[in-house]
Amino acid sequence: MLASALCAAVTGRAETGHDAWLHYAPLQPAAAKCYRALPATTLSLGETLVLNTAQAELVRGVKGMLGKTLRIAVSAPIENAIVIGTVRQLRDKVPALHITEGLRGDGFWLTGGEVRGFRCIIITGASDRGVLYGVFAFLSHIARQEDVFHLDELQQPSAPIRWANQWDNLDGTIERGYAGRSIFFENGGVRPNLTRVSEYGRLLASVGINGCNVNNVNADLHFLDPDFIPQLARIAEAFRPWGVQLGVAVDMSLPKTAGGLDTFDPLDGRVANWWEKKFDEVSRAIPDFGGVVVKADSEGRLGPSFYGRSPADAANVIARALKPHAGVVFYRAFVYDHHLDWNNLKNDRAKAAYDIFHPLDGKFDDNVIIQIKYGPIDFQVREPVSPLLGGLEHTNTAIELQITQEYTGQQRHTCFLVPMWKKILDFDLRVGGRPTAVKQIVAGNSSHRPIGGYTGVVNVGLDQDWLGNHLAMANLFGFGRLAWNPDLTANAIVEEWTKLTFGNDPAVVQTISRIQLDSWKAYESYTGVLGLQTLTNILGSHYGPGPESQEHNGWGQWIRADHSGVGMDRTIATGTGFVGQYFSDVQTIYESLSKTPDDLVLFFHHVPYTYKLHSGKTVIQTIYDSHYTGAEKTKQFVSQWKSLYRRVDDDRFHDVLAQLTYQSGHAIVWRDAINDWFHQISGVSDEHGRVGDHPHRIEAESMELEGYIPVDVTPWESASGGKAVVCVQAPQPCSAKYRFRGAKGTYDLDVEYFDQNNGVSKYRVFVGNQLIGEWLADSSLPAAVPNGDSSTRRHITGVALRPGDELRIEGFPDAAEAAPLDYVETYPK
Ligand code: GCV
Repeated sequence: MLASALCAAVTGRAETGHDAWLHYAPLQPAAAKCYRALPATTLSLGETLVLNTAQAELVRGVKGMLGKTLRIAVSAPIENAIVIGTVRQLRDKVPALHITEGLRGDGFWLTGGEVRGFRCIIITGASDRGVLYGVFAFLSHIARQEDVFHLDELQQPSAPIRWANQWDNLDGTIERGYAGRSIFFENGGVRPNLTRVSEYGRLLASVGINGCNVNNVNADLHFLDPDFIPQLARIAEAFRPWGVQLGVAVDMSLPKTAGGLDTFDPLDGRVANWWEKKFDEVSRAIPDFGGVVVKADSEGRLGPSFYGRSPADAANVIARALKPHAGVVFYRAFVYDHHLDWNNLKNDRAKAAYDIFHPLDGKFDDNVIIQIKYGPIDFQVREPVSPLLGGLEHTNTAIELQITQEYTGQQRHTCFLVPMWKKILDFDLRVGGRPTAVKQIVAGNSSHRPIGGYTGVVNVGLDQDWLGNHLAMANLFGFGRLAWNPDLTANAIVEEWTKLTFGNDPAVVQTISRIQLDSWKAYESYTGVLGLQTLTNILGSHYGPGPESQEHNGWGQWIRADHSGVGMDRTIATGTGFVGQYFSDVQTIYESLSKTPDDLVLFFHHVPYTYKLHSGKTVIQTIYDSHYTGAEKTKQFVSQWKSLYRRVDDDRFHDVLAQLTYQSGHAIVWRDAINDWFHQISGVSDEHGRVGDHPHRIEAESMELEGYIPVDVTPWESASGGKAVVCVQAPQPCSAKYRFRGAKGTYDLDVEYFDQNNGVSKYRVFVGNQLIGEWLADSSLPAAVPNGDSSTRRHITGVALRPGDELRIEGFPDAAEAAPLDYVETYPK
């Protein structure tokens, strides 16, 4: 390890986040000195597209970090060199070199050796792609100031399938995307300029991701039209240098809806023929086409059930057509009825995937992979492992993870998901009573399947920073690193990411790692504790609080909360029987209330609010307390981040500060909404008296209003007191004022307002005649009305107040946004 105490350079260049972890920032001179002996030349043993990319990346990285341009040798080295090439090329061209056995697939080996008498660093792989991955690993060592002169590092990916999924639509929008428009599509076609696609390919390759399905699984019907295929070929071309294979989502009904047949019955010979011809056509344009992902019989998509056929019939007809072209079918197990009867206590959406797919085990062709979301519901902040992962012993499987934070804060909240994914991947499903971690299952090891692995829904967009939040990029990085090696710890992954992204200053590495590692549990504690799933508005944007929306509808994300208790009884004995889908060792845990871990207790059991958990606390008090500690934790993130002032570049420092500050305000919206809701439904008081009691708060509706009127907010719990005030005299501004009644002193002041996406209101805050704050409500939160999605907090510090001072807020409405206000809080500083 080279001088880890050497600080990273704060470079002075504009830091947009575009470079992500491929920052290649110049090392400080003292650190750079350690690489003086690095060869000045690089030699590539082959001339393929991917090897050329690998060599260019090597030159780029060394230049960026060490300021030196490697010479490109064209024949045998005449000095020390960095030699890159496949194992086969090395054997051919440097037969004297002892080459390690056992490199396969995308694996690589970094080592040293003599080539024609010169001391060389050797980066080799079983394939071109392996060499490229080796180059990225080598550069990562330099970026983290590690020794590269004594390397003997062999890395083999855990699983062959490591795919990104994008949910991009042809019109340029992205379903559940939070970082701008599509990098692939615009106005119904592929974008003319695919620079960002190529850059995305580079990011993916740098963490070992080797395929990407580029369009929404709710697939457009014209995606495989003859005139569209050449456009897809352009995307494949942009990815190809990075070893990323193109895949697309297809709709099962295509042979009928876009193909001119009168049926899409998978058992009809004409349909089989149609798919065969279609993939012949695709493969002519895209010879390395990777395959397709299919969402069928799910959330309104047509599927094989239309003809009484099974998912195996559907998957196999496509798989057979892809087989001659070495393509695969990812068939999604996310199949369920979203019109379930809420009144039937035996109904359970969680059971659907297993009920449908387990009986088909062994009936899928070898190039079909069943793509299974990690939990039985839908990317919630916490779920048990999907039992289907243990229920397909004779079928290829891939786990589906979600990098885009649909239910985990939509990148406006920092929520580092690697600790959650680790928990899932390490979970022992005890298949047949034997130790069987999920990571072994998806790698295909436990049941000797030929293929399997990882898919992750990423949804990067055109925003410069890819995901709309610098810290969220750790999730994409972490996904790739875990798919490569699920044995890595969350700690190791976040440290690696932080060093590559923000440099090696130990204070930076420690602080950012701490925030990231604490962020999932923090998010869970104010959005969905004890296995309640994310208590967001599931009928809306899946962002702000909306616990009531879980119930009384067919979507099956029920929590069954009533006056006396809460939780879904999923036991075999008295509940839905979902627990019966696990192997018996796991059943034993979840069937028993006392053995079920607290963090999943309400997923599996219905209990009274007064039920005492393993922690010794009641359910209801745990709900109350964790919302307070979770919100408090997000406040600490802000002060932790502030300690990095001048230790990270100003651009990213201020971006992240703004994001964490917003998060800490929104965590309070969540805290109050969920606690108030449970308080009302349970009728049980908070033993610490906090819930419903806000001594520092003045509701806007109780202020003296000029032009503002009170309105009810829906759902009621998403505004304090259930009400907001809105300005109804546009274009004139409105005001809300009150007299301060506290003691003389210096205060921090929080104004809770609603920042809708259909206007840019302005707010001004006065003490007497003195203006103490002014801002625009110009973010693009997912709401056009005042509610828990749009509720936002403005923090004004150090305000001198005396009893009797008049505090006045002026709201200037704009377009459909009526400068809405919720409340003001004042805290002694
Ligand atoms: C692409 C959830 C999301 C949908 C998504 C679906 C899926 O229901 O809310 O937006 O659709 O999952 O994974 O197919």
